[in-house]
Amino acid sequence: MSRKRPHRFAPAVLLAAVVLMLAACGVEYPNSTFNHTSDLNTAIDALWDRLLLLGTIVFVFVEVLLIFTIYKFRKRPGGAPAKQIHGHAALEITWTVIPALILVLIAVPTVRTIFKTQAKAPAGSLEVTVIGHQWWWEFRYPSLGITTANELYIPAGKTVNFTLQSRDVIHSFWTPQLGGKRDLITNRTNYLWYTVNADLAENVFNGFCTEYCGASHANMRFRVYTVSPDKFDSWTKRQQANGVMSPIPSVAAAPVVALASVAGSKAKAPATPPAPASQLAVDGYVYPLAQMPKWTIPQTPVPSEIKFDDALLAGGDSARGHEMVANTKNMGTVPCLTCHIIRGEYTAMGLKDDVAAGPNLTHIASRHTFAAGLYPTTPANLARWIKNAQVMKPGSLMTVLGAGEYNPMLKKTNGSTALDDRQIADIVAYLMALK
Ligand code: HEC
Ligand SMILES: [Cu+2]
Repeated sequence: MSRKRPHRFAPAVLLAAVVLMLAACGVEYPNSTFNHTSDLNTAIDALWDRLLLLGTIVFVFVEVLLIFTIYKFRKRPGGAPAKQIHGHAALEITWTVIPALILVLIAVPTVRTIFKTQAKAPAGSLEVTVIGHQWWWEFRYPSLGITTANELYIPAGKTVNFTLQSRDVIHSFWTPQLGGKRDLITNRTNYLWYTVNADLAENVFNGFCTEYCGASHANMRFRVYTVSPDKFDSWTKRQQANGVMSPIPSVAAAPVVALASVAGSKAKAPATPPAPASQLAVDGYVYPLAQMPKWTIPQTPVPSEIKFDDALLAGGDSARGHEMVANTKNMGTVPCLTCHIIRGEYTAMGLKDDVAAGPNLTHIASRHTFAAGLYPTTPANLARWIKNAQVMKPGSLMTVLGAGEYNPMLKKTNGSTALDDRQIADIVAYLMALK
């Protein structure tokens, strides 16, 4: 092999490198941390720019000096040996003072930014409690009485104070575009606050868990919708309402039902089926699905191991699904309401947010993604999720509910009393009505 070979390829390699670099321009960076979208990331980026500038000056200065010295004092044939110097007070003071000054120039803005971003949130901020679970996110708005999961709405232009907690192991809350990241720690509460620029209303951003937390850590994502304060209020109203499929049986009929059951009468009480979802007005803002940028729509391939006849979904009956979920006796398997809260269910098991094992489903259909940003909320995906959540999300703490499905945690296959596909289709119709 010729020793010249590498040289022949050098131009080609250089060209390839340049082409690669150019190819990187014009690509969208939906998760870049360099955007000025909030006061927090603007402050941090200003600091970064300053440090980069100072670092560049130091680098250029040192390199020029170095190259100059190497060249000027290079060994020449027949040249005199280099002069040996021991101790040079002026020089030593100079090279101590200059770096000390540089460190001051770095330290002052750094410490100032730390104090600014670690200070207590300004009074009047919107409080949001973020609770990390293996492997999903709970979002509570204590002042608004809302508990939701995996999709966070915040008003642009208003300061939001996140109280960060964990139910199990350490997680980390990060929305690269908006600022963060900060850990959620089991036995300690952390805080993070920022104000998203007012002109960023009607945007959606990707969020991630960035602290390894177990099997589905990489599947622990979320979405942040930054909306105008008006739209936020409207969204709030919707979320505060009870689940739409849970109308407390109509006012006139209710006493009859109550009496019938008090008397222990076997006589059939006048049935008051819940009104179909279409008859109930659902008010309040939801970020329009059509407006979601493509990088916020989950691309997770749906596991083909789960067989489900999607044709059944068209015939799903939300009232039947409702009966099954609400009246836990109707389900031949672990009832949904042992782990989930659906606010307004008249047979809700009195679960409190603090002990619910799974996400609050009161308005599940108003969320465009589920399972912590893993899948778009579609009937087909929900059906497979209910049938076998473990295959849909490795390690998931939701139990396997489909008949004949294998449960890797219990190491056994579900019997025939578990949910069949038609029952799942009914439950999906009900969930899709929980707007
Ligand atoms: C043993 C407790 C348990 C039972 C029973 C259970 N779930 Fe779950 N469910 C969970 C957990 C935990 C999660 C979160 C899983 C994750 O994202 O990693 C979850 C997630 C979900 C989600 C996704 C929610 C979101 O916003 O991401 C839906 C929908 C859901 N469950 C529906 C149901 C239905 C319907 C039933 C009953 C047929 C049911 N679950 C029964 C524990 C349970
Ligand atoms: Cu994690």
